Amino acid sequence: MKIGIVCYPTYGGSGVMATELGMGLAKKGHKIHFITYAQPTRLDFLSENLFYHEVSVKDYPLFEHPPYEIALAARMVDVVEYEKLDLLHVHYAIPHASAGLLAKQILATKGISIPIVTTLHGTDITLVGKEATYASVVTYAINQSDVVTAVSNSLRSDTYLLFNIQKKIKVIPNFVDIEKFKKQHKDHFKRAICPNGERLMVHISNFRKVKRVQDVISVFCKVNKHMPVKLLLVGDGPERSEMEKITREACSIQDVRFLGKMSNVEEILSVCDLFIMTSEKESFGLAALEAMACQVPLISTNVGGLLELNQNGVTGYTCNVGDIEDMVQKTLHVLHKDNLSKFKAAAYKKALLFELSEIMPMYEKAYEAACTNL
Ligand code: GMT
Repeated sequence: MKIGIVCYPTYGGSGVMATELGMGLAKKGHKIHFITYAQPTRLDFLSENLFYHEVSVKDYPLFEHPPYEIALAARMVDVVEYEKLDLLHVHYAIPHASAGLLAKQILATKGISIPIVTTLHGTDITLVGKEATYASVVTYAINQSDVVTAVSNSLRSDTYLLFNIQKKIKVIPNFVDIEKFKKQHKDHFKRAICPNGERLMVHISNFRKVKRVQDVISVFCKVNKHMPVKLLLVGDGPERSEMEKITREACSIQDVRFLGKMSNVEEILSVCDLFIMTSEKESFGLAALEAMACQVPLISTNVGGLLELNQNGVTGYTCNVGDIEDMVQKTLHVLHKDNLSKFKAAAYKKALLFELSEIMPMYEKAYEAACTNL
């Protein structure tokens, strides 16, 4: 099939998942056309089946807010027509699904039918989308898409709860390419970071408020008082500089490294002993799944789709949001020499259930359904 993928190209789960999906589909022979305002961060693989079409927004003194959604819809119309696409797969409800529907209407006037598959990722529903400013557009976009998918059962339930939805929503979970995300031997790297055999904790996110990175630091500082441990913080975002400040005040900055945005996270994950995700909301937790595929167990909150990923007491532990003491106790338990290997093996086993080759056919089926529904 010839598929147009619209996503956020930035360092965030929805863009990462859309890009990994596109690359996987391209390997299977589909022609994949990314339509975004910048090169997606993970789109680093050369293939005859991968194409990238930039959306450029023309500014004009009259526009206080340049109309990205209009530019995106026009670019979708252009790419569908010129490349003869069979389908548009839009990731994130706003503005991608709504722009996709506008493009669909314009194309219909030209005698072209294009199905729209919309994937809901999380904050487009649970945080931004439910705001009164956007809610009616999100509802419309979901109800009018040809096929709608959500990345977890929890997100599907939230969508039905928060909006007036008549459309059937199919759950297709996040996935991981285990050929890429696998434990690699990077012992030299581990020795450099943990020269005295310390345990290594890691957190990866876009440092937004919803991630509660301050809890990661609080847990780490307390664990550090009981056992030798180091922390890697990967990613960047609005809260990062505040988190550096908090770390300096709370414990030794020598034991914490802020690595910023990294491309080969699988190499970092290969030497880590525990992933910590303290989010207030999390529809799935793709970064945690990628860690589990590299045999890293998880301490997470018990919200949203995290309960579908992290099996309490098996792949790690799930704790109440903000319950630092519980997270500290559970972290010490997982990192204990008698327990760690068992948790690592269980985390890896669970990650295999979300393997790319298992999940990709679900999207292909969704595409077929969208095309036959027309
Ligand atoms: O977590 C973020 O802030 C990024 C966000 C996004 O839309 O890029 O991630 C969401 O989509 C991911 C991929 O489907 C999910 O794995 C994340 O759990 C979800 N984030 C939240 O629900 C907060």
